[in-house]
Amino acid sequence: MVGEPLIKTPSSFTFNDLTMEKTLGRDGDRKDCAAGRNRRKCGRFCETAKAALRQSCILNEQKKRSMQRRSVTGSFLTKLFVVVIAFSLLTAGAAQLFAQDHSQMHHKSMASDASVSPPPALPPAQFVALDECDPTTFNAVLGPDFCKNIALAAFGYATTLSDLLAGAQSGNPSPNWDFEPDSISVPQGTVVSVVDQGGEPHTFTEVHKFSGGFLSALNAPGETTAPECAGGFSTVAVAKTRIIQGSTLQVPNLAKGEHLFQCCIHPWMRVTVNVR
Ligand SMILES: [Cu+2]
Repeated sequence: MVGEPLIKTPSSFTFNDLTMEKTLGRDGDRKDCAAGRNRRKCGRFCETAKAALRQSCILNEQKKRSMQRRSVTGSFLTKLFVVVIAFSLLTAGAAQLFAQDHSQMHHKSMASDASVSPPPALPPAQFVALDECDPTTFNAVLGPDFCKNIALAAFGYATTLSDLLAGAQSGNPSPNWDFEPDSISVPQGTVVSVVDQGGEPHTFTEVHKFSGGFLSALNAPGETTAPECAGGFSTVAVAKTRIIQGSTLQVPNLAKGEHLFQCCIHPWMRVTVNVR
């Protein structure tokens, strides 16, 4: 008697004699069928062979589908791996570019900061000290080279010492002894510069209130010496404000407000500086 087909799961099922023997289970049945001795058995043999063939096809199809699934899965994993690697590279590249841009911006920023130049310096407020001392009469009393004026004294363009003293003591001092301009308004930070283009020394001394100088012979009647001029050149503060012929004195760092300057020798030489 032929039993049920003993189909296992061969890795490669081939319909051959060996397979038929396994499916038939009995070697003699195949021989009986081939010899025509038992048609019933042969028929059963044929049916079994057909079943084995169908099973073989089914197994082969299952194997094919399994291989296709593995192939699809492998392909998907390969593509996923490629995508992950590409994304990583792009991310790293973008990060590097960002870092470079940021660094360049930082350097540009630093370069920009370093290239910022200070605002241009304000032009100085220029004053000129003038006088028309007569070298002959002045130096005869005050010593050689005291008055270095180059005024044309022989043609009346100089003031003698006696005329200067008389005018000052009468309250009508010579207008040729003067600071020019008389007043000025400048922005804070402006340096006040005074050059002596006269023939004798002067001072450019800041005072709280205009008043007399340290030489009473040149003060107006009743005019007292300004405290800032007291002591004359024996006082360092006064000596520091002296301007000799041809030299320049600079006064920086004036605070906002009104500043009064005068000569401590010729006190009618006065200047008002308004710092705004
Ligand atoms: Cu003076």
